[in-house]
Amino acid sequence: MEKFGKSQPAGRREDLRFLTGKGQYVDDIAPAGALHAIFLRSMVAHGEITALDLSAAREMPGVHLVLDAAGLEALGVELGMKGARLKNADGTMGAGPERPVLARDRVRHVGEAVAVIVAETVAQAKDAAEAIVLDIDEAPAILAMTPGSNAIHPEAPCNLAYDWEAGNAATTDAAFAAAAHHVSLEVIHNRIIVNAMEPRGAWADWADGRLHFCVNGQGVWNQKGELARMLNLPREAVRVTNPDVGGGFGMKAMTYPEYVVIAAASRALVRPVRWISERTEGMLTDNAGRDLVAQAELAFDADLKITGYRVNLVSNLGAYNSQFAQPIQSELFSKVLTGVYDIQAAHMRAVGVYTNTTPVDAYRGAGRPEAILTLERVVDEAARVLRADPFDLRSRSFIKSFPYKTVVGELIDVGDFDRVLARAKVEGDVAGFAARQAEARVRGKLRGLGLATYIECILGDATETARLTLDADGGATLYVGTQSNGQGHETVYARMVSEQTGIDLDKVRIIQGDSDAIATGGGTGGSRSVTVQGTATRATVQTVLAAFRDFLSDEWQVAGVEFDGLAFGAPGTNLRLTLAEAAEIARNRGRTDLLDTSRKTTLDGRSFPNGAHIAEVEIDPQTGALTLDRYTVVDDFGTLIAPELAVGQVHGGVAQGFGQAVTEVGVYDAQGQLLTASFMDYAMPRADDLPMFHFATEPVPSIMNPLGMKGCGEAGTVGALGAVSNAVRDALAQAGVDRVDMPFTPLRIWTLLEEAGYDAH
Ligand code: SMO
Repeated sequence: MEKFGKSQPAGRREDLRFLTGKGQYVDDIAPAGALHAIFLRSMVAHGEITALDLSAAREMPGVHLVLDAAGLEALGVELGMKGARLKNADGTMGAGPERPVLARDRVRHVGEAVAVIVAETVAQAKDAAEAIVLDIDEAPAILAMTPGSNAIHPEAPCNLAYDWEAGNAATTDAAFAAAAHHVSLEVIHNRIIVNAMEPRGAWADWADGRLHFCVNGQGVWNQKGELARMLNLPREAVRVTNPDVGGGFGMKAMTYPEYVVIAAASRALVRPVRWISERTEGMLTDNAGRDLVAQAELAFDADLKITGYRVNLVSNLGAYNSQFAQPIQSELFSKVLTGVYDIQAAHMRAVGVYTNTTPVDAYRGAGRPEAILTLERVVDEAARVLRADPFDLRSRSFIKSFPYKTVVGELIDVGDFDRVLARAKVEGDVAGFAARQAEARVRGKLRGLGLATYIECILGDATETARLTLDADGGATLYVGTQSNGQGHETVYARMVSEQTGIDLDKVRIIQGDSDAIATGGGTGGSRSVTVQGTATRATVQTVLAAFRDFLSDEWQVAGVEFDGLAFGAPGTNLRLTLAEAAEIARNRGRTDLLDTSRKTTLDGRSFPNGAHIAEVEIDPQTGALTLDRYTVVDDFGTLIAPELAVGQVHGGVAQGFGQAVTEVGVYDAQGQLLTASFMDYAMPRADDLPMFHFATEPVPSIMNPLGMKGCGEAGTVGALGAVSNAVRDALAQAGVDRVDMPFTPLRIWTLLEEAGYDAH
């Protein structure tokens, strides 16, 4: 383990396939003859369906099936998807309105599916969609993130989904009453449209009383359960597979209305049915990210140690509850509410509001970027207001002894935040910043440095299963319950198995994304995969090796058989067999029990990746254009498995954080029309927007899993939002600007400079 984990570069075995156009994505492998599904979608944000006539569409050429909500129900399909519900602070249950997979009577956001058309070709299905008569009595779009009286759902009369709290209100009030200083800040978290490179898509193939549902998801078992429930099928009658997937980011973890509908259509037609989203369709219907407003307040004692923290959140849920079992901007936010700081007097209140917009759900980091951005913005503001050094101010309040139980009950096992911060200060050449800033000023540029310290918390199921078979060709196959969306899982797991068994790397096969191949799995999300699956894999390999030690003891009639990483041997003998050779003997003896092994393991607790990000931006006051000039990350991911892949995760994560901070925002007009529904209007960050990142680690291995890992998939995004925002705040402070809100587009920055009366000349 050690020798593999620490040093060797990991060329990604999947890259040849991906980079040469040989990836097998869901739309590449649809069964021959599959019919195409197209959805007729609401063109208005809110209203009552007054007419829906499908009859002409049904007569159109090539059309096999046209369904609305009533038609689906007639096929024995459950219309309502499951949403996550939260308890209110007063103990009552929050709202849980039905989300129908095809609109029933009302539409609640632009793009909501109203009917499905299944035809021989996409063009025929689109033509038939034109023949559907749909009248909607339009109601005013509700977009305000304040509870109001014009209800979107009858069961939520004020559009209030929940009013949740965590932490300790009374202790926090007392801390504020006793504090020497208070600093408060409002932080606006702009709405994000995820835009995975590969749009959402799926195909369904009903045959012999069984559904095969292939979808570009983040795991198969949740989908299996949800499809079985909604189609009223026994679980055994549903097989879900995930092929190669081009980016998920939380957005692809969920069941979506289209999936239930095409599965039902395939069952009804006894024909395979396929659907792939178009880009604008995805922008209108993929779960969006973030979209909340946070009011944050910190209390300090006279020594500038944080003594209290209070946050009020108002979250835009969109038209329906999120599906993530723990709502993102409440429970998941609370997991890292107090960040890397020792604050036992903390309280958060989270209000979720319905609007006539696309539902909001998990997006890379799922609650932790929101929590850390809020906290790191207000901590940084405090340093400014209290005239303290932002590094020193943070360090004064760091958690210094472990394990540490946070105010919401999370147990942080290990960490060394001072060591991380000190390293970041060196790696980021903070000492040289003043000179760089002065030099920029000579060029007429405003340069700022921003720091964010962060902690993350791996989420999802702590349990995972691994199944290892020893195959007739001398190789091995590992079946996993996680799902790569491009992260390189195949490479990592194959290396783990090869390293632990001595089997040649190129003879280790990885099977993921097939609910028939192993019984359970938690899928990928919450930075869990390699930590949780790696732990199960390790246990499985240990079980295999132990069984073969016993087998060879019998076979050789010697005691004390050992495995040295490459082969089995016995002391005082020259007996030697590789695992593959031993497996061949087992096979010949009929010992198939030795050739197929599964183990399920559960982590002892969560692990907490953490680190410090330092961003340096330069702003051209003439245009408002921002350049991210330097970017330094020092992370503590515990033990690194395949370091290059972890660094790649950080790069991508930082890019996504930069995107939210600088280029991306989803915008609706007053009628609830999405104005940013194409790449003409929605700006993804590009490679040339970003500098080379400088990355270093200060690992403190987790004690909650035998690998010492902490997870790395979301960490980059969690840290980047605050670092970039604080750098912009710092740069613009020189121009007299005292409040900044993402996204820092040129127009936004230029306007702030104008409003501050800054003379750029
Ligand atoms: S946002 Mo993620 O896939 O937990």
